[in-house]
Amino acid sequence: MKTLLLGTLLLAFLSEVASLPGDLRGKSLIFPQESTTAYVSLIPKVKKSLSNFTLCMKAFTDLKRTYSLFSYSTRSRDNEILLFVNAPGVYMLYIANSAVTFNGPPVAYAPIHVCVSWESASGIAELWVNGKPLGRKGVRKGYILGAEAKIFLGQEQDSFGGGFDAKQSFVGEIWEVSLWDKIFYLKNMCAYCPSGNLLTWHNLIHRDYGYVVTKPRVWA
Ligand SMILES: *[C@@H]1O[C@H](CO)[C@@H](O)[C@H](O)[C@H]1NC(C)=O
Ligand SMILES: [Ca+2]
Repeated sequence: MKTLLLGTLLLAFLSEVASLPGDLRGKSLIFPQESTTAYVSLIPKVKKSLSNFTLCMKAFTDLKRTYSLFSYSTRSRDNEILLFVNAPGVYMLYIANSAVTFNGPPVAYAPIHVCVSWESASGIAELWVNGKPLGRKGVRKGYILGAEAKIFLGQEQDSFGGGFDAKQSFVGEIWEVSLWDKIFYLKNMCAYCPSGNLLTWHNLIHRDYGYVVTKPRVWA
């Protein structure tokens, strides 16, 4: 009996400290309530500074206010990479605290498939939503993104790993997040999303904090 209790305690302790890779294929992460406590921390397979990246993800929300989709902070810059929605259809990409805005039409009550890429050499950021380009804009040409990062879904970081605001928290569902260290032709990514070499949904190293629930997804 004592051993069993000890084992249970040890297991509880281990699941607290360890972030094990999980296969989330067919599943989505649900952020059921507005909060400053619910988020999912993602750990990339390789820790490296980035000159190029492509990020794809799918999400559903009925929020009309601002919210964060993907928050990648470093010790020196809270918005090292931030994919933020300012209003339905209005996307902002921050690179090292500088932002570009992509004004798309509002899409009501439908899941979104967002793909965004950024290339240091040209500074060009390109954003696609549901298979359609919203344009290309320039930001932080020549910058190299820091490797030592906290990557959070559900909350927007205003400091390294913290500084959350409930009014920027994500409420809804997120699935199929992929991150690569290179640029892809985004038109192809929208049709077929291969697994990211830094973050991939079928082998996602993550840790959930607060009220986050994993369930089979209801959208494609
Ligand atoms: C970034 O991408 C460009 C082409 O888009 C390539 O020329 C360059 O070598 C890449 N840099 C790294 C570090 O991968
Ligand atoms: Ca921030």
